[in-house]
Amino acid sequence: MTPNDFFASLWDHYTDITPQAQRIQELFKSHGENVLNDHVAFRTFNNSPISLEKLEPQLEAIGYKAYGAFRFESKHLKARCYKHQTDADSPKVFLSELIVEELPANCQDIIGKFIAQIPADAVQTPAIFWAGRLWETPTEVEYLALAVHSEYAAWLSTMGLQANHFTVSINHLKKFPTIEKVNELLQKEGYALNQVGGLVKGSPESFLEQSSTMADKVDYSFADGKQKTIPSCFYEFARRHTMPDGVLFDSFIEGNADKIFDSTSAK
Ligand code: OOG
Ligand code: NI
Repeated sequence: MTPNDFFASLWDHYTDITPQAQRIQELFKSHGENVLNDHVAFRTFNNSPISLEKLEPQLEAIGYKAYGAFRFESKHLKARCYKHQTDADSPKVFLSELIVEELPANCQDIIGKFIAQIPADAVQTPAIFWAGRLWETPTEVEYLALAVHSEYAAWLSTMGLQANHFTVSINHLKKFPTIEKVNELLQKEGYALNQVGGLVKGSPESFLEQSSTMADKVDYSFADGKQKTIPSCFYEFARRHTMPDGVLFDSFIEGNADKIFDSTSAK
């Protein structure tokens, strides 16, 4: 599979449950913009057949290599970022996993039941990255119990493995060259943006500025028959800056990422 085919399939699955991303991309195109992706992100459970360690070879199979590692203590997450080894324009990948053993026993039990349903050999091809949920639909009781300790766990239990966001590269926009201009356009069009810690995460001094929409909402039928509107996926916007050595910053920042995770918060 070529990276182009990979991201095309990923985008199709993502926009199915994130129609705002398609609409926002079309909005930029209507202003004459060519929309390039800075990165995409995935979430998963550690110590499982779809752990970060098990998924990594599928990114390597399409030419990607890890170049950074991150830890989010209070969210019980770790993450790695990946870039294509030869094609600098190919989107970067941010892959995080929940450290399940850091959650309370009741959450570990719920997640343990999901993980037990994933086939040991689930990871065979890069298509695993849009496989979605590999376990039975959770009950609303389980969903709410997870959300008390980890919004990430609650989200992952309903959505499974898929791109949880694509990210527009502001560096490649002509009419909206700053993050403020992008945010202004989105707010004028009525999109709800993630306000955690302010609209803009990061600064030119830290070489990365990011903002994101709040996730789209989908009607979801839980296993216990409960119907609820829950967050699906969101769209992000990133502007990268040149470092004093003249190189464009191409990694991620824990302090920014910590707030971007909240874009799928149900609250
Ligand atoms: C990933 C959040 C981090 C970034 O660009 O720093 C991130 C997630 O929500 O799963 O995307
Ligand atoms: Ni991101």
